[in-house]
Amino acid sequence: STRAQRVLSALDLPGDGQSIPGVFDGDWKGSGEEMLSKCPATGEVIGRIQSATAEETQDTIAKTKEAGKVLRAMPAPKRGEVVRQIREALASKVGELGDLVSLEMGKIKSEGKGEVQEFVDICDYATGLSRSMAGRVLPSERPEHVIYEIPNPLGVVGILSAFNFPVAVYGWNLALALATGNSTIWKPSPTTPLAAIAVTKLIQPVLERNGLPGAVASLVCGGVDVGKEVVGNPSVDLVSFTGSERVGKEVGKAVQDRFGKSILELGGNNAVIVDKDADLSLALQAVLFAAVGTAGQRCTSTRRLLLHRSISEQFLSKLIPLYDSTSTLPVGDPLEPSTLIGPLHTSTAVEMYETRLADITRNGGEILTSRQGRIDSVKGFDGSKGGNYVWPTVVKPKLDDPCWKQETFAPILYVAEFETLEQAIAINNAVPQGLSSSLFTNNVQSMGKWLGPEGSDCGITNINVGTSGAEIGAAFGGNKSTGWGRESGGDAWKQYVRWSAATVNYSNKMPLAQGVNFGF
Ligand code: UN1
Repeated sequence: STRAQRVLSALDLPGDGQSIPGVFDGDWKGSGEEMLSKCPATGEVIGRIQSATAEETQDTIAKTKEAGKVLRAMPAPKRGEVVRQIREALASKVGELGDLVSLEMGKIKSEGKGEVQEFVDICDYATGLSRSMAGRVLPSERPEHVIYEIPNPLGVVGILSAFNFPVAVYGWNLALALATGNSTIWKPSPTTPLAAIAVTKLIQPVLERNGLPGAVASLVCGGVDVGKEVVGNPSVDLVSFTGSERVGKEVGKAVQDRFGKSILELGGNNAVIVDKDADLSLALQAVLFAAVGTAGQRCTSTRRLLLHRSISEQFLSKLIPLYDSTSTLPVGDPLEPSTLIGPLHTSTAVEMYETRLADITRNGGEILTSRQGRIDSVKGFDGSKGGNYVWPTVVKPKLDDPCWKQETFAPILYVAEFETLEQAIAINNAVPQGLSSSLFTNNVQSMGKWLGPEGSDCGITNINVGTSGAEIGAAFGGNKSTGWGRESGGDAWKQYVRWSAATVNYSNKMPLAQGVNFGF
């Protein structure tokens, strides 16, 4: 369609059905199977991509490793300067890349742009980091000795990213990996190869300009087989994987099996607790964005809404009409600036949404919104008939329904009531996942409890802020079956280095630690 062509040509991608190489190791290639990129809003094929063969993947890993040696010899602030130039390249195309994310992933325009902005932001962070990634100097118990802890590059970081943040999650990993002196190999989601190719094409000239090999930021598009080649290869020192708990468990084991390092960012089952003393209007806006935004396809999306019994009815009487009104939540083409609800990413996701709702009602649960199910065609959007549109819904499942413990990647919000904050925290923590959580309260004691040892067991424990939409400043990630990994800001960079602990003796004696005597 001309709509797709416009977005693709703005990034110099062919919009005429021509095959696009999906492998970059300094040169563009790809002789594996052809992959199709489909637009979730229309169902049309928007790209044909030549994926990597197993051999090409192995070869790319070898080139990436060599490129890492060049990078690690470069002073960190110089690497930071390269990251700064990548930031500039991205910033000059925020709108164009954002639109490509909307076209290929399906999220709305401002969110597409928002995730490119996250990449820009983490580059700023990483540029600063390149001049501040401090090791430590520690006191030694021995005279004229000193202990250093030194961060050194690992080598190669493998980045396996998910469809829902096809640009930002790569950005978090790339920026930290480059600043800390590692080369990267990116295996994007098989359903968002165009975003990966477009980003790599923006990075390529920056590397060339700085005399760095292209394999410093290599790319292998492909499916499970390509992913397995990356995960299993001992040259890939750190594997950073974002995706489902099921696949993450396999990745974690495979990397452990060869004693590699991994960062896992897996499922979320995020709850918002609205306590009796909360500002309900704040909570309402936050819940709406976190539950409905991105059509419920963030790993940080709100899945569970826990309401204090005293405000439950009042809160739902405001929330449900928002779901039921097309004027507050316009459904449409994600590339249209007024749209707030775009499609789900795949038709399989629509089936999962439908199955989940059917199971909940079969188990005796109640659907609270007046609309639910698949949307066959979207008013005013030609071509939407092949799109994966569904109505966001609020449901009240039975308390023993298995849905409470599982992540369904769709805009279905589960509601339950509680009596005491302790009870709400217990419900929050009673799931396998531990990514994000939010408490709405104006009570300082509740805040203290929520943030302390008796509080939320998640990696993200917000107060009066929804579960999604984190800034890059803090480390991002979750506990328990979410995988314990941390990416982005905070101390996450410390996972992208090998730490060297060095005791240095500058005396002319050889004392042993712990007072051990060995005859000298
Ligand atoms: C994800 O869904 O995998 O906090 C990442 C957020 C975004 C990142 C989500 N900054 O919602």
